[in-house]
Amino acid sequence: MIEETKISPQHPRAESLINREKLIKHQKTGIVALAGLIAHGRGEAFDYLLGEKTTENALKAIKAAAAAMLLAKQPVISVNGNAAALAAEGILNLANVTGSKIEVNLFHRSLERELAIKQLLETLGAKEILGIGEAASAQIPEVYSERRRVDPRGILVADVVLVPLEDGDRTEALRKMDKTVIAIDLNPLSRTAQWASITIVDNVVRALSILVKEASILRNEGLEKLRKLVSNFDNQEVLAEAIKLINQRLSELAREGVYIPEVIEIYQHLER
Ligand code: PTJ
Repeated sequence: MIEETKISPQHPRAESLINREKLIKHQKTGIVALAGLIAHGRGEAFDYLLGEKTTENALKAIKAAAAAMLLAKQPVISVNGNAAALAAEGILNLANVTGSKIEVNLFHRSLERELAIKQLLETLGAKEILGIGEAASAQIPEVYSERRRVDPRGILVADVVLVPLEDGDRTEALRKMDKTVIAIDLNPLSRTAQWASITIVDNVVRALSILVKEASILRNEGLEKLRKLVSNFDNQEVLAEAIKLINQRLSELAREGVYIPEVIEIYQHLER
């Protein structure tokens, strides 16, 4: 029996608490690895520093990512425990809009976890999930974790791979295989963020829902416009902007000393 904490929608941090509850629930259903809870905490810290909203900078990367997925011949969305627990619906919607395949690829690999993720996605309507058990019969070179095992119908032959929040070395290996890698990672300093072709520095929950909307709009546009969005995109610039934004926000906050608007009001009231 899994006990769930009821989160009031009025709670000032309801969204963040609901996401935590999803991860805790799915750690118990076997979808999320124990390390996934730690990974989420790191993500939350960066989300705080970025202001917990999708920045203009992230939006630029989302548009380029949507275009790259629509232009791809064999796009694949790689799914791990955290991504499934937080954004299963978003993953499915994106796969439908962009014609992408979905492949389960885990760092802490076990057949039980793969099957639990497959079942969750199928409950939401997924027809085909790659990478389960023996189906992950191919290997990608220079990856020294269980992530190296991939499906020969999916990541192995993909030209564009979306990797929502993960650990570093696979992105590097996929780039070296000449694939376009789109990462969603709140930490612009992570190895995944740095190695990806297109890095969306945003929360996977927010980013996926905007990515679906942008892809739905862009799929009605001509190929030339899509190609331009991809060729004009500069990942180094996007990473630099994300780091500058954190720096700028911290400098401003360091001057004021206060972050929460209601608390600022109290200080202003006391000064009167
Ligand atoms: O399900 P598995 O077995 O494949 O394991 C998945 C985890 C996430 C445990 C594994 O990939 C891992 O250990 O990842 P790392 O190395 O902790 O990296 C996770 C990255 O995702 C970090 O850079 C975090 O800042 C970032 N992150 C965490 N939560 C979010 C996030 N980025 C976007 N949205 C989030 N909600």
